[in-house]
Amino acid sequence: MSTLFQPFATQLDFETGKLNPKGKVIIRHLSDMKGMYLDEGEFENQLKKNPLIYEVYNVVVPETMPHIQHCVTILHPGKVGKEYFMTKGHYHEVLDRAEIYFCLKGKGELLMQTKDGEFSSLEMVPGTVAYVAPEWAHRTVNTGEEPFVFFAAYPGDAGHDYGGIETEGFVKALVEQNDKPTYIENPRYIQAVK
Ligand code: M6P
Ligand code: ZN
Repeated sequence: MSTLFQPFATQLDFETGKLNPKGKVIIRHLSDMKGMYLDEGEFENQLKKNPLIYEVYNVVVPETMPHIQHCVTILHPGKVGKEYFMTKGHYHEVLDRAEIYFCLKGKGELLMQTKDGEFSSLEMVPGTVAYVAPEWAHRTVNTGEEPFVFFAAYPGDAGHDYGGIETEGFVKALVEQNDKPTYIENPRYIQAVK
């Protein structure tokens, strides 16, 4: 056998969104998202039950170039107060690395922003292929009533920078108003210092 990295395949279950083999699993509960939801009282209330917010199944490949990281996220439905369950969101450690999201199940929104405070969002339904361009932070939000499942692929060396989003927050938040997902300005957003 050559010294080259060997090709391999992973099986994705379209029903559950899970991978076989499972790969590296990341499970995030509400307690992993302190300070990220607008309604702090409701956040504290729900901490007693500490619901499961999302699961990420990462295929294990080296976190270097020229590899391609790929994974599936299962974002569960629910709300903290009026605000829908969401992922933490991140910039890439290597800021100019892009990413592709492919929605498999459920529905949601993809929120993106730059360090200059520019904001963009895309609706995600099964079949939507979204391009997260270089330098845009990205967060997903489940606006539906079933799990929102999407596949993602990004350059091997991209990495995750959570610190930026933890201190800045997102420009906008997605809340339910008159039974509809509605964007509101995040009063706690602070533009990044560059
Ligand atoms: C997508 C990808 C992953 C990411 C996951 C959850 O699947 O972007 O790299 O880990 O969403 O998002 P976060 O890391 O922001 O919690
Ligand atoms: Zn990413």
